[in-house]
Amino acid sequence: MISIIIPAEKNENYIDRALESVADQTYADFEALILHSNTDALKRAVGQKFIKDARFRFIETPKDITAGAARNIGLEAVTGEYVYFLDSDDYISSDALQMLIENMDGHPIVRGRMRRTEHDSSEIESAAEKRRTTIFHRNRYNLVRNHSALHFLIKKDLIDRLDLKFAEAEQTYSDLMFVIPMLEAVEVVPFVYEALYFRRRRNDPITHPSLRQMPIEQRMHDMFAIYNRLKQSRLSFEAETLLDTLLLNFYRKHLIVKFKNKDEIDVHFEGLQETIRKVNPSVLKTKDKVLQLDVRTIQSRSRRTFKRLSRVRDVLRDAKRGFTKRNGRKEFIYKYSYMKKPLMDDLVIFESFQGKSYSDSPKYIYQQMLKSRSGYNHVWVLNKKQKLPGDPVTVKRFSLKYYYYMARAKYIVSNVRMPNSYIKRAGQKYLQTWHGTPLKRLAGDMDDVHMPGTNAAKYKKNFSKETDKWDYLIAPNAYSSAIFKRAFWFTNTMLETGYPRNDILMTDDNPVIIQDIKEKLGLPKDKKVILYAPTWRDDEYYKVGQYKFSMQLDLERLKEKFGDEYIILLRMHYVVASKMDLTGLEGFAYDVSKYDDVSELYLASDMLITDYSSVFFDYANLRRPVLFFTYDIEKYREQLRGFYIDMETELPGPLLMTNGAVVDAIENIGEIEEEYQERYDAFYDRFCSWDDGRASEKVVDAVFEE
Ligand code: C2G
Repeated sequence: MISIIIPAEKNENYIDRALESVADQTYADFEALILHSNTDALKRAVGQKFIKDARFRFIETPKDITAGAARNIGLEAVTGEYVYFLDSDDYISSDALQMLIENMDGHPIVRGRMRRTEHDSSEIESAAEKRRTTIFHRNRYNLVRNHSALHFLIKKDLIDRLDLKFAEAEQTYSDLMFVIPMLEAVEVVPFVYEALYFRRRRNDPITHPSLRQMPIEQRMHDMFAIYNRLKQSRLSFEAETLLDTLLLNFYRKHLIVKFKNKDEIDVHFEGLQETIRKVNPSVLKTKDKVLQLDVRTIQSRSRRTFKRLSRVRDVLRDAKRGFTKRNGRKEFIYKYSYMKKPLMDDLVIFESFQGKSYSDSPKYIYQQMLKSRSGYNHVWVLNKKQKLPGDPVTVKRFSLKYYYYMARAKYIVSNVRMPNSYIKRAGQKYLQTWHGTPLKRLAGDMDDVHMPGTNAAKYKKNFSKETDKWDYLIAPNAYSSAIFKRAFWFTNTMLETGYPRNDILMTDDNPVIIQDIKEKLGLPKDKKVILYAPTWRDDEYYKVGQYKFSMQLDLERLKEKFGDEYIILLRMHYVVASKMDLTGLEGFAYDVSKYDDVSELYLASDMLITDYSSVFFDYANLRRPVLFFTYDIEKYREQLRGFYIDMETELPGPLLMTNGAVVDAIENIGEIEEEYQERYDAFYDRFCSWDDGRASEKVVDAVFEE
């Protein structure tokens, strides 16, 4: 019988998938030992069939023990002849155990193949990829480069004879205590290609880190402790190579970065020195020269010498980046020259949508500053040349001047994230206005990330680094305030003021502004205006930051039907790079994607068509009709983002799936308004009631002294 040991603490979301894969095994002679500190609660959470099946044993552990300690408790309870470890957030192919046991061939251990996966999948290898078993000899240590005991099938005899146990005090690297002595005791390990283990890539390193995503501090402590303990016994050269390489890689990957802060060297140098002195010189010789120099300095020199060396190294490394990385030279000057100059207390730098426009809340905060605060100087980040009221300095994003002002301005006002290269200085105040009431899940609330060039874990890590820098964040309504706190991990000052960008929607001289806008855009004044403003799709792109949009709205049909009465303004989201071809639609459809300020377009329109864009939350301030053209709602909701509110029951207008439905709705817009009156009122109360036309004033009062 095979005893499968499954620590299940904190993985309640995934465990059913893991147990399912165990229940599905073609090799049925197993027991599953499921370890948890509250087995009653766990039993309520898992599928009934696992409780009825006596092969699944739920074993209660003390609270707050490490995964290693839980596995050791499992080992005590094992009744099988073979032992196998499965993590409760992973799963295995249905013939995994059978393949492993059949290929053991009299050896005491066997290993199968690991796969990384982000999603639940039942996808198993295609036959073409299948290969026979191979035998690992001296290279068997490569099988634990991930320092994990997973996916070995092990004879219980061997475990007993060697008295193998996991480290219990350490959260991470605990498996090394088990697998290194195990590999030392055998000569060969058969490796079975067909036996698959799916290792889940975890999505939330901030609030639910997997062990690998634990803070560096913890991992360093554990790594040093385990390394030192293992080094006490005599090890084969191969085992030493594995351990030394793990240590050196850890140093290179994590500690060099950590030691950019020189105080960290003071805290950790002694522990590091004691540990790194044990590295086998012949292993060290195989590593690159720069690493060798670092390690030798740590081994034989004082903390002060090492500190001095690492300071020089940081500058050299940044200088090298200066030659290789785009904007690297400017970043170097930013860091080593501009950042050394004092902050300018009266300087404010404004940016909206990455310098793409003079718009959104930063624009209205700026205008309010012009009105009510003298004594400040202003810089606008703008990628195209443009004359602005108040004649501020304008700089292009990522120009040398941009870096200069970013280093020197005491105040930063932006509605999107700053670039990763931005370093927040002590004393700097960063006001983040954000750019919409969230409908689609945000940052920390996202399960998967489908944007190019990133994954959920990376995305969230970067995002939380950014939100850590925000001193103030604006909330347009109570609903957003609660979501922002959670999804942005935000604990600083929330300005619950409503959106500065919506102040203009409440002004009295509306008709005048509207005429102005229509003139500026060259629109006919005798026609009613439909504004079509959809959002972008995470998975449709040309490259990072440039998204595709394919127009599904049948403009020809709309023109034919409504051309006498209406015109339509087409407003693409600012990350959409697709060009529109409007031949034949002249005088009816206008591309206003480049128009700076969407708030002005709201004012100039009589009706909005959108999809999952936050624009409708703002537009509802006008109490004008809103239609939702949601032809891809299933994909958008299920696969891409997920929503915070129920689109079917809570929106102030109908969901329309086809062009036919859109035509009908426009034709009967009066009836729709009546039908949705009650919902519209409820929606307005919930999302618009903080917007009173004075948000800019309140924000300026809270952030900028007179
Ligand atoms: N926007 C616009 N034109 C569009 C779509 C959006 O001008 N066709 C502007 C609006 O000001 C809108 C903002 O960009 O409020 C954000 O756009 P969303 O479509 O909501 O999408 P996103 O940029 O992903 O931000 O909490 C809000 C979310 O983060 C959404």
